[in-house]
Amino acid sequence: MGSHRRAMERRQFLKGTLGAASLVALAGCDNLTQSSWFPSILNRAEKLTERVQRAVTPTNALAKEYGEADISKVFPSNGNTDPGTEAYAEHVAKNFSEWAMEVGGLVQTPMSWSLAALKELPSRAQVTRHDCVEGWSAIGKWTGVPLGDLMHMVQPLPNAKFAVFYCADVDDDGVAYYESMALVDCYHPQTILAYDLNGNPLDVPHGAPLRLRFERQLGYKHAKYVMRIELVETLAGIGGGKGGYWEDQGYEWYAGI
Ligand SMILES: Nc1nc2c(c(=O)[nH]1)N[C@H]1C(S)=C(S)[C@@H](COP(=O)(O)O)O[C@H]1N2
Ligand SMILES: [Mo]
Repeated sequence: MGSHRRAMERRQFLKGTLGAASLVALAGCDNLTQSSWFPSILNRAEKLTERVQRAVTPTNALAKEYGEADISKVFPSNGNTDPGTEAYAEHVAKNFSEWAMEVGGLVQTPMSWSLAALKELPSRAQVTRHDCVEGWSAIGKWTGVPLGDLMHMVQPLPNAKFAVFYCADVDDDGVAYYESMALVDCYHPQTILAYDLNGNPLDVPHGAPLRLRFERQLGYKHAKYVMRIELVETLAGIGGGKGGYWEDQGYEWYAGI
């Protein structure tokens, strides 16, 4: 996570001293990116609030989907690339045959699925672009189970407002990665728990055995190594209280792009 934190610190420093225009220029000479979308995601991620974006974009608007020919030759891996715990290593050794994904909290029927059981449910495949705030993007084909289908099975209670995703990885200080989204976004057709990347089972660097795809949001929202989902009424009291690992360190919770 080191480089991510440094990128964020540098970004905040630059924001404070130089303003957005020079930040964009610097990002270019810094080789952060040469592509034209990067300045726009920087601006939009930091200025568009959830309320504004929901007002201008229908909740179910789809992120752009690409063709198979557009798939990037290399899809980088970022952040934690191996949870590195003993428990996780055991799952890897057993090819995740004993992995279970739980959905609980404010639901009528808490449920748990093995990886095999999830793979038997109807799936969705989508070729989308992943945008990381560190300045890279990549196009990949993700296959997985629509989160909305799981929600219909567990039946959220009326007071459930957010879904929290708990991951298997912890950082050097022992802080666990987690993320969250509004319950309404769980039903977005492109919100899936992916188990395949480009037609192959997810490898460890990309979040095996299960990672969230939350298209229309920046990369850090796409939680890898998802073990458990909890529906809650408020994000207060969970982790640092800001709704995610990076959010607790200053990133926007609503990372709409
Ligand atoms: N559990 C977990 N999920 C995570 C991260 C992480 O470190 N741990 N990094 C995030 C960031 S910053 C990005 S850009 C993407 C990277 O996904 P990839 O490694 O498949 O490219 O995962 C996101 N989800
Ligand atoms: Mo990222």
